[in-house]
Amino acid sequence: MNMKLSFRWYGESDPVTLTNISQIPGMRSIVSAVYDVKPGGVWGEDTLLRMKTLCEDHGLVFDVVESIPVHEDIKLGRNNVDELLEVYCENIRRCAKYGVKCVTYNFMPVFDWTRTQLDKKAPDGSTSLVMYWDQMRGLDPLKDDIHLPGWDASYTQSEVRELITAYGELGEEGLWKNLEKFLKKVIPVAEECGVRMAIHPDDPPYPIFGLPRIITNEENLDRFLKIVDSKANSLCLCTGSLGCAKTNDVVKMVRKYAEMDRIAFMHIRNVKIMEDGSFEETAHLSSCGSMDIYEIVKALVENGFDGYVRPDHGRMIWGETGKPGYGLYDRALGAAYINGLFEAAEKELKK
Ligand SMILES: [Mn+2]
Repeated sequence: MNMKLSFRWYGESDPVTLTNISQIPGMRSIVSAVYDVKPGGVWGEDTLLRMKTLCEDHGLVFDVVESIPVHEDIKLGRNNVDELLEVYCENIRRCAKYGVKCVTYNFMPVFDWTRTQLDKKAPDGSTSLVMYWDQMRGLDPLKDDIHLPGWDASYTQSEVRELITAYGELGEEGLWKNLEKFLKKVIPVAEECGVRMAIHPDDPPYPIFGLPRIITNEENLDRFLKIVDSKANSLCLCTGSLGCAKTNDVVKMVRKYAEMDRIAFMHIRNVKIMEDGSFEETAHLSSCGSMDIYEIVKALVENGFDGYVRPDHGRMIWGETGKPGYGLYDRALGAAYINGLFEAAEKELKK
């Protein structure tokens, strides 16, 4: 297979071990990051070297980073931005030095993702992450104390309010401007060291609490890719993030950007969109959600996709506990399913 199958690993404290991961058929790459340095700090070379060595000891390659977080002051364009961009570039160089070929990041204000519950029980007893509008409506982060799961616990409520107000004033065009500055500085460095930067779409891809969102749909992805027209400026196309907006035709987007060779990394997972736009994360199988995963894989194969693929969030099944969305079992089932779809699509194409 041309695609490189990968798995996210949260480092040595992750209850999912490298041995577990290496036993998944077809597994090649580890997707990880340096977790003991805050955004804006320089990553330790000793940590990167240790990750590289540990992965190699298990027959795996540490060549995808998810993610190097973008400091809020870069996204907000505050006055220390030049210094922070220098640090960001240095981290790309250091990752490249230890074999990293792809770096994922996002440009979402404040929160990496929004869900209302992380352990919603399905009739079969499995649990998954969900976002229900009836649990979101009526919440006002500028007035209420909000404790949605995944909201960075390192912020106090007043810091969150300050950030939300600042982003509200910045607006979408302001955020685009700051993203442009980021790309023009970072992409040439990535090009130089053979790294493809892969932006993760906003999750979900529409505004929440008035926070601007820009990596959301085809029109905006086109705009993003044109800012720096380089393979080093590519997408991490997350089917579950783009796919929870009914208006996004994910198969069409995958086909288009794979044909342009601007997808460096695929996050494959399924979501079930409800009547009111709420969504539930489901098993990877097409019939379990709203995505046609086979059509997505076919679009990749038919365009010669040779980038990284990973099963994204899984449910918690078989009594497993751990980081919501990042257990071993359901993601391993997802990987097996993805392998099957690629094998089928590749054989189909050769006929
Ligand atoms: Mn994703």
